[in-house]
Amino acid sequence: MESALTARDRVGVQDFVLLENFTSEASFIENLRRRFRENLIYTYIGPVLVSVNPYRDLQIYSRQHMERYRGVSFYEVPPHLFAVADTVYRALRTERRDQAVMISGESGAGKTEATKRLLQFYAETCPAPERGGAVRDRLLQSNPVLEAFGNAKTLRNDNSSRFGKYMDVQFDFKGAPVGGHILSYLLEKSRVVHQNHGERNFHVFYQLLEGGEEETLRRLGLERNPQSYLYLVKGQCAKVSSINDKSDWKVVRKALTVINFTEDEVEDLLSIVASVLHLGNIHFAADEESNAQVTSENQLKYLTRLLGVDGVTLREALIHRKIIAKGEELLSPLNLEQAAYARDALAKAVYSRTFTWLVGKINRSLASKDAESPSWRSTTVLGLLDIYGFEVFQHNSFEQFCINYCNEKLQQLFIELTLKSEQEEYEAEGIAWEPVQYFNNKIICDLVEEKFKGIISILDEECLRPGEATDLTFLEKLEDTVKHHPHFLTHKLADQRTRKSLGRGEFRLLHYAGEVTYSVTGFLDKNNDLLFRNLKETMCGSKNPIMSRCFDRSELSDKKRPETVATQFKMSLLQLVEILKSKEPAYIRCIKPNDAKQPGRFDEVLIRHQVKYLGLMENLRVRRAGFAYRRKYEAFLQRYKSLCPETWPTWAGRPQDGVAVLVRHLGYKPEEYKMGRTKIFIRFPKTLFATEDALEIRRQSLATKIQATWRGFH
Ligand code: AD9
Ligand code: MG
Repeated sequence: MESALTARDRVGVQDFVLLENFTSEASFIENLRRRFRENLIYTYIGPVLVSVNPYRDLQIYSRQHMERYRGVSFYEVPPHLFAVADTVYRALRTERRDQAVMISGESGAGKTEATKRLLQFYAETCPAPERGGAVRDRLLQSNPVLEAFGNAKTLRNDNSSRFGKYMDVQFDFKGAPVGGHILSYLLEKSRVVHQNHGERNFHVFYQLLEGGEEETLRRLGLERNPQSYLYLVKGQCAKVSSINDKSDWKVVRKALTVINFTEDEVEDLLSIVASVLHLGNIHFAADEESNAQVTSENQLKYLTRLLGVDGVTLREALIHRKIIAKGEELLSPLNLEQAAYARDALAKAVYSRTFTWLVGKINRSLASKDAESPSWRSTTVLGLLDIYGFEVFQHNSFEQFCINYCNEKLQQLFIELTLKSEQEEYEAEGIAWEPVQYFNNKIICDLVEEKFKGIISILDEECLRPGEATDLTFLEKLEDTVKHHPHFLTHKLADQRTRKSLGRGEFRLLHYAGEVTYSVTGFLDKNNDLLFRNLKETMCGSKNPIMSRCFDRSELSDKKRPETVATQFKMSLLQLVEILKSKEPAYIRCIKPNDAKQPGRFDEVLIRHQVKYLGLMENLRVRRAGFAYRRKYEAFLQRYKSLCPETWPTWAGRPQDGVAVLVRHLGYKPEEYKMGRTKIFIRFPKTLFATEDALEIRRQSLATKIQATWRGFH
């Protein structure tokens, strides 16, 4: 049998707090590497789970694995996502406090996979509710549907979430899942009309074309070949080897039924998906006066039918802009460029509003029956946060700006909560501690969101000056307002050396996770998110029931200017932070091992970078500030009581007293440990290692004795 010591050499330590040299980044990385090599992708920093994406199916999420982690103490089994899942669930049950699992990491690090596994764990291991058992299936089946409409292949991830998702699962007093609710955040709708090279549009388009039945496609007027659709060819990679659109479609189609879609609703939904593709193929030609005219009669015919709108009105709306001046309506013709802009704006609005409707529809199907009954107060909530990860591309625009800002906010919350809770624990246990220095990214959050002086404020201000402001005036104003900020740079503000790497229409933010250079092109437009009035009017008259719910006449008469996209996003994030703060947090920090999306490759530079910006070293130092290890008296006594004759086989007194007797017997020196109110705190890992080794030796000698006794019998 391998001794505890050599096993540690081979597979590393399962909790970073046990590292001898805990301040060394090199030993941290080495520990990750050893474990990764052995396919051990999970490691703790105290209660925080660090996960490295294996990019291969490790067969570690089966029902047997789930059972292994149920009701077992965190430290007595190898680190696993299910250990976190179970701990969180038990805290929810015993303390009756709402919980939130926050999963973070950059694009492709494994957040969405982790979320799915957690949900599966709860669906399979929790008791079935007395009524409304369908909720369990719906919770699971909401995933493929939302992924079809909200995920896409990017250069970073073949199944990249292009929206943020926070999902609440509600449990009744018996611990059965009885309902759920999803909040979605800012879908990257620009993808509907444009994809960068090597990227795709949202999965659903390809799935429908590949997997849809002949009859369905005929009705929708679609051809199977994605190359026929301009909205699908921009990235030039309709086929992806890791994705099977055809079989994915089957899954989605079934899932729609599970989440309560009637056949009619499916038809209506698919009509909209098809409409977006037809819209993309609407061409314009210029007449003698350079005004745009629609030339794609066939597409127009399908659009009219699928969207249930009047054909003449739609045609007119695509090539005119309605202006209301002094109470009079004027129709101003559009040129080619403007018409293409209007068409794309319509496609984006149709798609993104349908997505929002879809989330609402799923929420209705997940609504807990119990939540409406008088006993609703007895439900507790477990939240799962899976948001788009930090991302940097060659070309970064408004979308990346929003996504990365969102990651800044979550990092802030992580810093605040982990440090705070750590401090609170020391205080609660009556143990003195020394604060640790760490980088607080609040300065970057402020730079983006501060009133009047923040980037979003300045952007909004420019959006209020239509006709005068441009993306470049926005940049100039930004330069004037935040010129001395240590995390902000532009071509003008940069020194000679850095200037070369910055274009004139760009600004650079030094994010907590690294530098990102944003091109301001399109910022104003995307933030304004304009849809011409006559297109809105046309859609308000739609006979497609989903569309008519997405476009409401009240927005036509609403005189108030709607909030800009960035401001809406900012508000929704503030709300999210409040939701998360109101719950007991658990963390999963995901790491991406290489950029090639390949198994077995451990790219040290890439990993070191993530370890740095996720603040894992600081996290570890805080955790180790003073004490490497802590454990409840009961758990400690249970594990090691066999090492002391006075506590073995049972200790009749208080667990705390038993532990005191035990550690004295083991020869712990006073400076090596402290007794808190409910836990023992151990200062050095080597103390615990020595105890673990003693336990191993005892087990081995016991095994040898038993074998000898058996031999004696035979
Ligand atoms: V993004 O911010 O949405 O672009 P995520 O969500 O962090 O990103 P995702 O979970 O989608 O990444 O993981 C990317 C891919 O890595 C998956 O499609 C899987 O192929 C692979 N992956 C991730 N986690 C695991 C795992 N635990 N086991 C096996 C995994 N493969
Ligand atoms: Mg994801």
